[in-house]
Amino acid sequence: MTTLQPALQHPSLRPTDEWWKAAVVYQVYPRSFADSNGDGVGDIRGIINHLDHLEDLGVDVLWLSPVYASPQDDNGYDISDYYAVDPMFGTLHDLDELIASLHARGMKLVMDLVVNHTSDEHAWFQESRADRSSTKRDWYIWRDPRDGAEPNNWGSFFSGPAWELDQDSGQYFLHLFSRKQPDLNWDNPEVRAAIYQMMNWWLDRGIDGFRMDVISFISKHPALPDGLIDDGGTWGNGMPFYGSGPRVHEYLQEMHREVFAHRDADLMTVGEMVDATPELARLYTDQARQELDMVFHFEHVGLDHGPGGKFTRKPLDLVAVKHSFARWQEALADGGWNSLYWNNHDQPRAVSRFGNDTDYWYQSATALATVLHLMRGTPYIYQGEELGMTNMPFSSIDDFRDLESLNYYREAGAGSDGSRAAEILAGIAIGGRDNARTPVQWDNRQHAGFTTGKPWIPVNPNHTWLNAAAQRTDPGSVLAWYRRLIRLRHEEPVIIEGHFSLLYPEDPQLFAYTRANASTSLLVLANCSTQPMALNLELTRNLATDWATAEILLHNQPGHRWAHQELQPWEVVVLRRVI
Ligand code: TEU
Repeated sequence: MTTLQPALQHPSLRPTDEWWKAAVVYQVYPRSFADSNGDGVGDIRGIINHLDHLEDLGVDVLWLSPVYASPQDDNGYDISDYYAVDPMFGTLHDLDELIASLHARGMKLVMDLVVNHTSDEHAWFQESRADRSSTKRDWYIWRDPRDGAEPNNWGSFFSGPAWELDQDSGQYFLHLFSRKQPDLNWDNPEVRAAIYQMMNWWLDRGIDGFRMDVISFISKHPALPDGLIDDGGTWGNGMPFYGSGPRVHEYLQEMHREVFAHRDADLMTVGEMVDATPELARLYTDQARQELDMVFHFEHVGLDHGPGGKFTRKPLDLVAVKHSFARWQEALADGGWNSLYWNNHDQPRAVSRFGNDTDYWYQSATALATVLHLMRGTPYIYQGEELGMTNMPFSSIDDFRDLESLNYYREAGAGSDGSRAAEILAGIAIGGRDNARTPVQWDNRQHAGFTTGKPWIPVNPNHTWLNAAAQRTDPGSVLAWYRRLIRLRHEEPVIIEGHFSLLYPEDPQLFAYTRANASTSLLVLANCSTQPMALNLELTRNLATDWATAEILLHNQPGHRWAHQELQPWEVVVLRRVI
């Protein structure tokens, strides 16, 4: 039984409570974090070299995106050997050193677990594909053609059909993602046993948990029925038949028994679930059911998708965002637990997407961080978010690396006569995942101090002023604000356990809520717009009475006096009152 770290020995938590409820997680996308050997790609030693940054920030857990052996078709989410570190990132020895260094600093390591699919270069798939009678044939999802074509109409997340024909055997295999990411057949007990064995191997090595990639997709409806085709679309949506499919809870409970149940409670699991609803999340994260600790849902990051999906955008509807958060807060208030995020390696940068990265860059980065971090749940920070890193000003298709964007560009017809090329380029420039994948901006040197070589993806030109070195000692920086938010979570029990109430849900500018426990109340007020706003009469009156003697915990416009009557663009103020 490892001991709890000081930051996690939280006064508000009963001894039986889970440590991760008081924790803040920091995600590292290794190829873009820090390069130690000049090959232009980030690596594990680069992370070890920057642990001071994480310790200084105050985060409790590092979630590491995949570093396993991989052909890198999807930047490591296509794994060819679960037991090996890709030489591009270093060695197993480096990883052991990372685990030890994190533990020595009181931090934990959560690894990515990508087991809905493997790489097509994994030995399991090679054997499965070798011939129809292979003992591993049934480890993947093979089907005969239907009328000489794909076995059903499902589309892949990365454009085109979700099926690939294997010429030699005449059968198709299923791949919800790239054709180099064949889906495993979880209905085969040997597959599940092999995965649990691998998970146990990693936990025995000292890691502290898993972030489980698309884990709600592992149980497919056995009949694999056709999905509905959107207007103008080619491929059907199979999600109703693989999202939280028939046996998913059974499999997660089995995983819990085989991997987690006999270990101490210091582990943490979070499942990525594109299809999650609050009702499903409650099932997945109810501790009594022994499945997962938390899930990542996608509701709030889908609200600005236009009619054509993620590469078409509509403006932020703050009311819809607030309703979504409030629903999740309420649904998991007395069972289950939320994870809180704006950013990860798949999402455009929040300050550019939901905030304003020109006139109100600092204000909106800090306001967005605040409204998120002070809700109930475990906050996740994606590398560079703590610096207010922005989207990349992409201008050419040559600057993109992500297969999702490149496939879409090709499939959406940009190539045929070129007439829609500019429109499609604009779509992927705003919605593409590469926005999150440009290198972390450490300083103002060439390549932002990320590498001494040629970076695998261009560095954002704003690193000349937007970088960690410039912010480290500046108390008015985005970095300092994140540091404060994290410390607050560790110090204020009400942030962990307090009841959440959304105020003025229909207000299109104001994001306001309270958190309250038996002794303390917090009031969070944020103007999520570029227009100044007058506070309504009721709120002004409350501020002058109930909150008159409240302490100002945070305020992102130190130049302005907090006036109780109006909020400047993207102004956020947090008040604390002891009852
Ligand atoms: O992502 C799952 C997923 O469905 C989306 O978030 C995905 O990024 C896509 O953009 C949807 O349009 C997970 C990983 O986070 C992602 O990086 C991987 O590419 C994907 O699974 C496959 O492993």
